[in-house]
Amino acid sequence: MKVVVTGAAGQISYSLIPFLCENGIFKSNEKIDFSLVEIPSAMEKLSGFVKELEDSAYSNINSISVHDNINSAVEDADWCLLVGSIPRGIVLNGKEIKERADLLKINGGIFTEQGKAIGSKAKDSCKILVVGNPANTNALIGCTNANNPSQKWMAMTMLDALRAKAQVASKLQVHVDDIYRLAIFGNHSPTMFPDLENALLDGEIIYKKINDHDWVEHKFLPKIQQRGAEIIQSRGASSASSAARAACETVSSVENPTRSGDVFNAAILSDGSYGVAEGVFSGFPLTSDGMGNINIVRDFSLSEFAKSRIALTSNELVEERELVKDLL
Ligand code: NAX
Repeated sequence: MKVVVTGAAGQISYSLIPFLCENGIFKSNEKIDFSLVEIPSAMEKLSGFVKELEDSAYSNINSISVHDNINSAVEDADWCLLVGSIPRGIVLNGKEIKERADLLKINGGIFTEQGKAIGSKAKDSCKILVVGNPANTNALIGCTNANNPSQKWMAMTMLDALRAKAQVASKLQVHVDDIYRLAIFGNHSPTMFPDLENALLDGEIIYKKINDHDWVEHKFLPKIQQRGAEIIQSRGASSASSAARAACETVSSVENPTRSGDVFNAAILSDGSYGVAEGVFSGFPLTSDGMGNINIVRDFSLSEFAKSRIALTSNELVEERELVKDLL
């Protein structure tokens, strides 16, 4: 099976590609043909990583090819993991890219081209996970330009979900695996809304078990929303190992059936569910049947507090869409 990874010489891919080689991530037992994509100036660095992958002698790898052009990379792809993007703060043509609007436009250009290539050259059954930020709006640009409704585009909100699970597990002194139905709504940005009102532990609502709205609103929510910034502060670099683990978990959540009574997290094109604006990529509680069908779980009940937070993150996604409307 063919797996494309862009930004392959970057820090997330350095952990992600080895994770993808573990057994049980993909449903198919076929070995992986990796197609690794970078910009021309990073090809030398990528060749060093490829040497390391060769030296690791993974039994699940069949072949590795490298590309500095998306068109040659995505032919017949089964999965595309779009990790590469231009980070905020980079200097391009002597100008520092600080504004979200500029970042959206530059990355928008990348995702326009990648979307077109994937839509016309990858398999109709191809699944695409956008990790590169601003991930939700990049996914919207990619998906629109791909114009291939058989393909499944997603943006990553799994890292936010894993962070939320870890905080709840620590608060309640339980194992992360015991937490069910924890969903991230909205944008992968500080406006995201991690919902505890439908999350379950031993069949009981976690919000009720915690019984402390002040902690939920003023400690838990900001903690999850600002966790990325906290990591940058401590590490001097953005989350990489955890982001790679989240990307791998998303792939495995799509490839395998969701465990009974649970959900998995990714952003998909909104149909207006839960009051999220139609036509933006938003985080929702999802299930997979392991056969390529992904569905929004529709039985979450939301308080006025939750609805107001979801409206906020939905509005931000609509604003982002407005900023890139000429690319759609
Ligand atoms: P790095 O800067 O280490 O790597 C990015 C790589 O992408 C670089 O090697 C660069 O040369 C390459 N690249 C840039 N434009 C490209 C293009 N057009 N085609 C192919 N490759 C291209 O960043 P890293 O830490 O790996 O993060 C990658 C992206 O993930 C960033 O946009 C980051 O903001 C985003 N993240 C998203 C997360 C999420 O949950 N959705 C969490 C983690 C991370 O912050």
